[in-house]
Amino acid sequence: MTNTNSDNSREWAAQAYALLKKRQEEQKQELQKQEEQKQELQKQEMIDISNSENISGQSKTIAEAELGEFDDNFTWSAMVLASQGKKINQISIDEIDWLTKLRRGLEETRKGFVTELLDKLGDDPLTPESLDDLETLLIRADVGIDSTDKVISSLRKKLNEEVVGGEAGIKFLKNELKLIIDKPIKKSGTDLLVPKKGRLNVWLLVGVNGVGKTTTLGKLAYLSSRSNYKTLIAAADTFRAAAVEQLKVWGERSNVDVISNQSKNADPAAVVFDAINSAKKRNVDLLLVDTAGRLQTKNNLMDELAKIKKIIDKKVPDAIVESLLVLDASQGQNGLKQAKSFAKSADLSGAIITKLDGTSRGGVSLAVSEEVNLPIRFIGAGEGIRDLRPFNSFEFVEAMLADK
Ligand SMILES: Nc1nc2c(ncn2[C@@H]2O[C@H](COP(=O)(O)OP(=O)(O)OP(=O)(O)O)[C@@H](O)[C@H]2O)c(=O)[nH]1
Ligand SMILES: [Mg+2]
Repeated sequence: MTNTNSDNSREWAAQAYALLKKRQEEQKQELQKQEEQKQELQKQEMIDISNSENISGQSKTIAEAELGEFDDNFTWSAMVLASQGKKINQISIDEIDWLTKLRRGLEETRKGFVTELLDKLGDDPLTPESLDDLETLLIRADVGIDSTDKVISSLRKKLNEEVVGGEAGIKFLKNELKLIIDKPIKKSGTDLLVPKKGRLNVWLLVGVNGVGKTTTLGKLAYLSSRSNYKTLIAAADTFRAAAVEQLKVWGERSNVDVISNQSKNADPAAVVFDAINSAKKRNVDLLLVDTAGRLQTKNNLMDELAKIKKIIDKKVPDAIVESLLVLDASQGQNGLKQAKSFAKSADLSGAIITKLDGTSRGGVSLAVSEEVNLPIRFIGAGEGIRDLRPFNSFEFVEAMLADK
């Protein structure tokens, strides 16, 4: 991964670990001090908690990630950050925690892929036969035929020109995979999707039922309010009875209000209408819209999305609207089919891949980039509030091809 040898890496990681440990202890002490002061104030009835209305500003304290052991996972994560130019004192526990989760999450994808690949390649130079093996492994990891063809023909071309050793082969492979994922991101002109300040940003989460739209929205609300964007949620899935309650729980966790209409068969576009009014009044930066995953027919679903978009265009023509397709990685090629049919009817601007933890089909992310041509904006690897991060192709490919 880096040019430094593994001893240097461990030494660097050990220093980073010591620094983070110290920082965490200081933060704990600080939090404890604040808590004691707060309790003291409450005792004196100097603050009235019921009056502390707050839709986004400061979130409730949600426990930070705990620093784990100093182990292989830590060292690997620290090295991935170092390779991206991070200095020791710029590393955060959240980043380490996420990379560890991502690497663990992609373990199943890796098992049927890299481990076998490394066994087959060993330290020997690549041969046409090893390319055939690689082709099978890529297809098996759900990378998709088009992306696989692209990678294999680049490698074949390289092999015709020079001798390629095992390690160099893996490096070349990583780079080819990254190029495929980065293409739609580059084309979009935006590397990292964040709300633009001073404008209303509306992010619609769309996708078929059960892929993780509501959970992802909850995690996004947390990320957004933690990053000090004024955030609001619109509960526009009025089809599933429990959807509003599920959203309210997420809203509470991140201290973000939820606009909903509890009446049966409420019109989703009407909920969005109300939410936009609220958002304007409160000067909201980001309005997150949860949508239904299942209606009586598929056409209904598309019609409903079109209606929601029309309302937004009419009421806030200068809003920045993102339609983000949520895809469950564990559905592999099936998910890809859904993505293609959604992309045809709904005007999508990006994808969010969920459930990357524990699936052997993480490679489907490449197929989404190559075959549906959508920039991947976030990825989810777990059910917890912190288990979603902005997508980073370097980290993704490193985690997918991590060698141990
Ligand atoms: N392991 C894992 N589970 C996830 C992830 N994201 C969501 N889930 C789970 O997937 C299930 C469905 O999630 P929802 O968020 O309700 O999915 P949805 O798309 O809103 O579903 P509908 O509203 O019915 O269309 C829940 O049990 C979530 O906890 C993830 O990244 N990893
Ligand atoms: Mg839902």
